[in-house]
Parts: sequence; C-alpha cells; structure tokens
Amino acid sequence: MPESYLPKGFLWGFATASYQIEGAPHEDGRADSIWDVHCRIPGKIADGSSGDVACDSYHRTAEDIALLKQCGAKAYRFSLSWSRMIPLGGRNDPVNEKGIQHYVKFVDDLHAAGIEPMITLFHWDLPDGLQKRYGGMLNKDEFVKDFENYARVCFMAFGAKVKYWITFNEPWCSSILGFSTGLFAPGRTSDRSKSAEGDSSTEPWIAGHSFLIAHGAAVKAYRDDFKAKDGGQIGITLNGDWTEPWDPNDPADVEAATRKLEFAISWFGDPIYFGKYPDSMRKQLGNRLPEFTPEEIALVKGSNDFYGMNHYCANYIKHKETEPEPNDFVGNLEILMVNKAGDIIGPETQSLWLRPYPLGFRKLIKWLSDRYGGPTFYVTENGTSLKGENDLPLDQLLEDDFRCEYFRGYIGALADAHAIDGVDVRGYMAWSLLDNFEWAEGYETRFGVTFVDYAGDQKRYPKKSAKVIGSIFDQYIKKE
Ligand code: NCW
Repeated sequence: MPESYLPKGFLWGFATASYQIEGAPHEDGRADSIWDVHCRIPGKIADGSSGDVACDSYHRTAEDIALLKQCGAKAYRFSLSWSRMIPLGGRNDPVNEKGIQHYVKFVDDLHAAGIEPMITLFHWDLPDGLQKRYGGMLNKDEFVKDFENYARVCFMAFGAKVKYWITFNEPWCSSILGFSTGLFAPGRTSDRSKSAEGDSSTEPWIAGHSFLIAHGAAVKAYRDDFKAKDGGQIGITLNGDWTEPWDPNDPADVEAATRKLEFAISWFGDPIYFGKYPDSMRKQLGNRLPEFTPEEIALVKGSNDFYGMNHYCANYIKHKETEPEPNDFVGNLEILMVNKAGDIIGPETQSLWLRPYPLGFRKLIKWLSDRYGGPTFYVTENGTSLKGENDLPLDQLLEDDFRCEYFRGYIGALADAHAIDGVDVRGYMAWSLLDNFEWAEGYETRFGVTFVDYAGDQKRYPKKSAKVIGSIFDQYIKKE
C-alpha cells in the first residue's frame, strides 16, 4: 500500500457522453440535436465525420457493460440524449417513451452487473428544436423552464435507481466554444467583434448565466420532490486547467494565473458557492456579464451536493499589458506551454488543449477545496490522448503504456490530495471507456481504454490501460 490512499468505498469507473458513443441518430423517435446539425456544416469537424454511427453504443449496451465489468469498474458515468427523451425538447412537447425505456433498461442492466450509474443530464447535445425555436441558451427564461421540465422527466423515470446526478457537463465549453469561437455547436461567432455601435461579445456570458439558473432550477426540483425518497445527490461538472505563473517572481503573472482560474472555473463555481460572479470578471466584462436577481441567487447559491471535476491540462500564464479585446474570454493574458525558465509544462498529446501534469491536478483540487470550503468532489473526467495514436498498427496501439503511466501519475496525485492535503474526494471516472467521436477533432483523437475499430464494424479491443487501471485503484483504495 503506498503512503497516500483513497478512502474506503471510493467509486471509480469510466465516463462517456451520448453523442460521442451512441450513433442511431434517428432511431426510436430521436430527433436532431444541435450537434447533428453542426456536424453537417462543412469544415466544422476535422475529418468531416459526425456521431451518426460513433461506437454504435445504442445497439451495444450489453457489450459496453461487459467491458466495464472486465475492467472491474464500480461506476459508469454516461449522459442522456435529451432529444431521445423529449425529441423536440420543450415542456409542451411529447415525451418519447421508447427513448426513456432504452435508458431505464440500461440502468437496470448496469445494476444487474453491479455497476453504479452516474447520469449527466446535458453533455452538449441540446435538442435542435429548442435552438431553432428560441435560440437555446440565449433565451434564459425558456431554456430554464425546458431544462427543468426535462430534468423532472428524468428524475421521475429513474427514481431511486440513480443516486448520482450531474446537471451540466462543462458549461464553459458550451458557452465559449459554442457562442464565442464557434468551434462547438451551435457554432455562433456572430458578435465576436465590435459592431458599429461599439458593441462587444455578450452571448457566451448570457449562455453561461442560463446554464447556472437552469442548474439551480433542476437542483431545486430534485431537492423538493425527489431527493428525500430517492436518496441521491446532484451537482454540476466543471472543467478547468491548472495554471502556473510564467514568471513566478512577477506579481502580475501570479495574479494573472489566478485570474485565469476565475474566468475558467469560478465563473460557475463562485455563483454556486458564493452567489456572485468573481470580481475579476465583473471588472473586465462590466455589464456584459449578466446580474443575478435575488431570486436567482437563492436558486444558485448552495446548489451543489458535490463538485464534479473534469481535469486534463495545465498552462503557464503571462499577463498582458494591453487592454482586453472585447471577445477575450480568458482574463486578458497569454496561455503558454513553456515558462520563463524554459520548462515545458507537459508532453504534447493529440489534442492541442491537453498537456499532462499530474502535480497540477493535485494543486487544482486543493485550490478548489480551499476556495469552496471543502466540498465533496467526484472527479467526473480525466484521461489522455497520444499524439499519433491513431496512426499506430493495432498491436502497438493496444500496448498503451503512456496511458497506464498517465493514470498512475494522476491517481497517485489524487491520493496525495486526499491523504496529505485533506481533500474530500470520493470518486473518479476515467475518460473514456471507449475511443469515441471527439467533437471538432472527429475520430482521429482516441481517448479510450478500449480501441474501437471504426472501419471494422465498431469491434472493441481493450487496451493495456483497461487491464491496468483497476490494479492502480486497488493499490490506493483503503480496504477498511
Ligand atoms: S473537448 C473536451 N473534452 C473531451 C471530450 O471528449 C469530453 O466530452 C469533454 O467533457 C474530453 O473531456 C472534455 N474539452 C474541451 C477542451 C477545451 C478546448 C479548449 C479550446 C480553446 C479555445
């Protein structure tokens, strides 16, 4: 047993998301989501692909559960496709019984295999009907009501079978990449530059505000009407990279490194734990950042039973001397991979946004724990890709020693955060069970502990990491 440890009963497993694995986009009554539409726009996805087939998991639930069992997983985090449950999305639209039954059976099958389900209600695939009808997240009042209704349909359908609920996955990504850079669905960049009136980017901040209020409304619905009888917990999943100052001796870089954390994480974390946006964001964004009404504060403040943490990367941060651009969303600073002393933060991966640095994981979870008063954490995603993994011959690709090392480093860092730094962490979901549709990067980027042969009928081949990860947890989780 290593000196550091994870607590008894620690829940570990894997995470996936509906659009990335399911395929079957028009089966059993499912309608388009904004990602179906986004993928049809030429140039949006690196390899011109889509989630039309993906891992075909809609038809292979038994195979996926068998893989989870083989790995020894205790839990599985997956997301529901809103447009399978309520194809057009809205509170007055019909509920699709076939969609509900598909997931109810899946949850029953997971339980039969001894695997705890953890459900994400929204992992980016908004029903396109709501985007077309009223602009999706840009229409706060409509979006909040429709999300609350969808959440209630789900709470009702699964009842006590599901103990872990996540409202939104990485609202930063949906807000910034969906409404500022246009990289993600719904692909909006329309107000990125200054207009003739000197207007500036507002949409990502409006979308973010809608996510927060919708999260609060769903949590209130759960706590008022389901939690006591069903006995579950509910939270939000936030992504965030660790930051180190480019020059640790320059107070402006030290300050910028914290400001980057605030723009990326506290944007959502502070309203949930403190009922307000960070001062640094208000200072830079002024009234482009929406104000909370007293009713909204009451809804949002205190709305996490646990903090869902996705973590992948660390960066060096250098302050800027110039005034922020209107479309700046990082806090007026430079994000670098090399610091003033020439140190590299971590090796390159297939994804430009990912640089492994396990110590950054430990530092970030401690920073979050200190800032938010020691909440309970579930790590809801962590994992890596390898530059060029997709080009390797199958036998080499299955020997993914780099991924085994990655998990050793990160799980060890988490055990240090728990045993030495006193962080209350109770679970970890590796990203991902399967290679899958990596959004704008298409199928070139592989994150799975299982190779999926897209050219060979979606056949699954467990990689070495699928066999190794359980033994790493075995070393760290306390038996008594
Ligand atoms: S794309 C992304 N990911 C990966 C994805 O597969 C998963 O669904 C997400 O929850 C793995 O984990 C998350 N994160 C987006 C990274 C940010 C890209 C930053 C671009 C800067 C402009």
